[in-house]
Amino acid sequence: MKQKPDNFQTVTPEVLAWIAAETALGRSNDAIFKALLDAGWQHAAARQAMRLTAQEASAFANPPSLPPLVAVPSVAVADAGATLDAGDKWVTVLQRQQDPDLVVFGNFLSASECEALMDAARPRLSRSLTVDIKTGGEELNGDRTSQGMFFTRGENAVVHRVEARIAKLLNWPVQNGEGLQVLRYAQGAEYKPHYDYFDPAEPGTPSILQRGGQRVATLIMYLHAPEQGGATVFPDIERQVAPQRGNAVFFSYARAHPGSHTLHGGEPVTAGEKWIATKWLREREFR
Ligand code: PD2
Ligand code: ZN
Repeated sequence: MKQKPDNFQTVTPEVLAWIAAETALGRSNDAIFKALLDAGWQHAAARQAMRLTAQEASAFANPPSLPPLVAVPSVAVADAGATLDAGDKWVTVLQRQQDPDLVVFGNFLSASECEALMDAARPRLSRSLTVDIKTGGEELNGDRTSQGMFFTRGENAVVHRVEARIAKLLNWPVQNGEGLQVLRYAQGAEYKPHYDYFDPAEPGTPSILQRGGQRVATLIMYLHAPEQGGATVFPDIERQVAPQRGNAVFFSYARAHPGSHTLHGGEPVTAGEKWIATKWLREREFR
C-alpha cells in the first residue's frame, strides 16, 4: 500500500473558501497560486486546491439540468361530479386535483369486464418482475410482492374495448400505451412507493426509452377489491385511493423527476385479494 508522505498537506474547506473569496475579489489564479506557495503550500497541494475550487464554482454556475418537460395525456376539463364521454360509455369523475394532475374515475369498468380480465389473466400470472433500470432487463423485486402478467395491445375483445376507452378519455393514442398489465395481490402483498417513469440517471434508461420514450402517465383500474387494505397511496400529496371494483385512478408526470409529486405505492392487502389492471402511457408509439 502506498504510504501517505509525512509532509502530505490536506486541502481544507477553509483554504477552498479563501481561494473562492480571493477570486471573487478579482485576484488572478496565478496570483492566488503564488500566494499559496508563499504561505508554505506545496505545489501539488496548491494545484489540487485550485482545481477543486474551480470545480465547485463550475458546479454552482451550471447546476445539473432537469429532465425535459414533455406533453402528457389529460382529461378534458372536468371537476368532481362531471360525467365524461368515454366513447362506449359514460364515466364519472369522483375526485380531481392538480400537481400532479390526478383523477379518480367511477364506473370505468363494468363488473363483467373486471371478471373477464381476471379470468383471462389468471392462468398466466407469475411473480411480478419490474424493469431493472440498471440494465434495461427485468428483475424480481422485493418491493413488489404481487403476481402479474401482460396482455399484448388489443389481445382480446375486452382488452381492445378498454384500451379504446382509455385512449378516448385521456386523448392519447392507443399505440402509445404499453400492453395492459394485470396484478393480483394476495393477503400481505404490497407495492412499495415508487415512480412509474424511468429514472434518467440510471444507466439502463436510454435503452428502455428507445421503445416509445418515457412513461408520461399511469391509469390503475381496480378489478377486485380486497376486504381490507390495498389502497393506492400518494405520500407527497397525502392522498389515498380506495381500490374499489370498476373505479380507476389516473395521474400524469410531465417531467421524469420527483418534482412531479407522483410517488405512489400499493398498501399491503390485510384481508382478501386485490386485483388491478395498469395502463402505462408513453410519449410516442410503443412497439
Ligand atoms: O396496486 C396499486 O395500488 C399500485 C400502486 C403503485 C399499482 C402501481 N403502482 C402500478 O401498477 O404502477
Ligand atoms: Zn406504480
